[in-house]
Amino acid sequence: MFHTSDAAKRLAKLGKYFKKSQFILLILTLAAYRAPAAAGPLPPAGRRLFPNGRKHRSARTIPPLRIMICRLICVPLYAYFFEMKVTLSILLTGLLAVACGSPGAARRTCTQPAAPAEPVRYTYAVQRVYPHDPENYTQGLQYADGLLWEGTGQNGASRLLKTDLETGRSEVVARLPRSEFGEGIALLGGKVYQLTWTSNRAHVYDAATGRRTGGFTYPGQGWGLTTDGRWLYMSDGSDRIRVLDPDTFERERNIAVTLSGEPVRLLNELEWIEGKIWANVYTSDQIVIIDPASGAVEGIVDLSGLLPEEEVTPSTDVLNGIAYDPALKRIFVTGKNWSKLFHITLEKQE
Ligand SMILES: [Ca+2]
Repeated sequence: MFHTSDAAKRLAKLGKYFKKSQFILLILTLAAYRAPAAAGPLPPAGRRLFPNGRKHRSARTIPPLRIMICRLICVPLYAYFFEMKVTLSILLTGLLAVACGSPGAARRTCTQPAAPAEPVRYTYAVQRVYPHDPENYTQGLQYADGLLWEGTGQNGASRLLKTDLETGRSEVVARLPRSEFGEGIALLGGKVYQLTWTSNRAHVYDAATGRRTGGFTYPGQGWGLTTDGRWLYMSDGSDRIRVLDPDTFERERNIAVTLSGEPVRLLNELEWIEGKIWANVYTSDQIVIIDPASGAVEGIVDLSGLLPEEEVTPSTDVLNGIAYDPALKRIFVTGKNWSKLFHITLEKQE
């Protein structure tokens, strides 16, 4: 047993033996041993995988087993030190502490994938309703200067149209060959790009004259198309959005779209809205809002019940078609063979 009075005597006796270097070693060893209790701030959190921080790795600390082992060995060594052989005990304990590492320093961070951020969920409010030709199997939709450009599908009925939003007057700009099934459209640089579903072919028109001025071929299917004013963004039914050079249709990169870490497939009609990509998810009433940098879905817009029951007919198909008026910040949505087009605003779901 180690009593206080004995300790005082031994400490006084120890003073005779201590040299300066031994004393420093003892202090350092004690500091190392005591470090966990005064470890101070933990190391910074782990690196962020994505610059926008939507998905990142977080850090957590794990006390290593060796700290416990070090303690178990150090305790008897200190006891031994107070009884006899001061120098040897100090040296052994010091070496052990160094070999084990300072428990404070040995607290290591270990990164593991954090749960991806949950998307914000939205419902909607209808601001205004416009007529929409129920003959239009809507595959592409874009607003520009009071006109709503629309690409339609179905073999033999695939067209490029422009409609005056206020008057509802439509004009057929181009018709696709019967062999082709029209898909997404995008207006960029005075041109209109129109995809086809399985023909591996995109048409390019002069937006002013409506004349076809060229085209491109591409691998795989064509679904949705939009633009940020520089690049084209193309969906193909998968969870990938291709970023394309509008001059060559060369792929710059892919955006892998994920929701809570899982791929989101069947991405359909697209719209670039305020730096995000909005995408219809085929066969659903939902639109996902995608961060183009990370591909993470940041928001989900549930448009269930948008088309009133009395407007639903046997030919009414799925929700598809998003257009944006950046000047007035108006969002327009419709569906395939829907009789209405809606100007909506978002309402955050509680
Ligand atoms: Ca669109």
